[in-house]
This record gives sequence, structure tokens and C-alpha cells, in this order.
Amino acid sequence: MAILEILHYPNNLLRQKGLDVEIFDESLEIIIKNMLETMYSAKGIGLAAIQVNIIKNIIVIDISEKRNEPVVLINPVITRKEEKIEFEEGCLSVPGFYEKVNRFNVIEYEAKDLQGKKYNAKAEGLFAVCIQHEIDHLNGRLFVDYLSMVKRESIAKKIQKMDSEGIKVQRKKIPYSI
Ligand code: QAP
Ligand code: CO
Repeated sequence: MAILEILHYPNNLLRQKGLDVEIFDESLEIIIKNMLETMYSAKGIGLAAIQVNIIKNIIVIDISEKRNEPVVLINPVITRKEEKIEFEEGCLSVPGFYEKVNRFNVIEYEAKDLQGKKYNAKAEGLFAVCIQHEIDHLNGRLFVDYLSMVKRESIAKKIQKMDSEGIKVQRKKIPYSI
């Protein structure tokens, strides 16, 4: 197992678009295990493959309190969205910053399981918001893209400064419970 390096905004590698997974083999399982280990080690609730420079449409999520309910979405697509909500989000690629973003409270989506079998499911609340946030990553989009240019550039500067000085952000109190 391995903990992978998480790319930080404004790294342009985060703008890459993922490719659909076509082969469901052992190497896919290794990628997923490493993504889960990386997410748990960083105390995140969601991680997209693009964030660790793996150009594939893979997402791992665990919103459970005990951190023992991993969910893996392969080639996910949202097929329906309902109920606009505002949600305060953070991102492992934007450490230390939290801002309100417009999302949907209820979604329906389609994805493949580890065996490559397609399924449809419904999600709501934090889980639904997390899927929307992570699918954005697979399309090269970040939550800061929804903020004003002034705010975005200020965040970019601060993260670049922290990274150049090798400072690790201490996790702040965040609005969602994990
Ligand atoms: C995306 O975000 C998300 O700044 C997942 O210092 C966020 O796991 C989906 C984190 C909110 C829905 C709602 C952020 C950890 C984790 C930080 C995360 C940090 C340490 C963010
Ligand atoms: Co993120």
C-alpha cells in the first residue's frame, strides 16, 4: 500500500480530465486501495484520482463518522439533480480554505462497481454534495472556480506561499462531521 502525493491548487495538473476505466483488473484494485489509504491519511471525506495525478475517472468517498464505510465510484455520471442548496466545502487540494458553493441536495447517478458492472443509485445531503465535488475534479474543475476571481487568486497565492515554505496546514474545525 502507498500514500500518494495530493496535488495542490493552482497546479495545472488538476485541470486534466479523467479517462473512463475500461479494464477491471488487479491494478485498478491497487489504485483504489492507495487512493483510500491516501484519503484516510489526509483526513478527507472524498478524493478523486486526478488529485493524485492518476488520469482516470475514479472517486473514493467515506463520510462515515468511524471512517469505515468506503465507497468507490468508477466512471460516475450524474443523471438527475434536484433541490438547490448552498454548501460550505473544503478540498484536500485546497488545504485550509472553506467556501460556500451552490450544489444540489439530491442526485441520481450511474457508475460502475469494481467488477465493471454498471448500476444506478440515488444520493442526498453530504454524500450527494461530495459526489458533485469529486465529479468536478474528474472534469478538471475545482470548487474555487465558483468563487470570484479576486478570492480565487488570493487563495492561489496563499497556497503557493505555504507550499514554497513547506508549511502543512493544520486541519481547522469544519462544518461537516467526520
Ligand atoms: C470534498 O473534501 C467535499 O482544507 C472533500 O486542511 C468537501 O475531504 C465534499 C480537508 C465538503 C463535500 C463537502 C480539507 C482536509 C478535506 C482541508 C475533503 C484540510 C484537511 C477535505
Ligand atoms: Co476536492
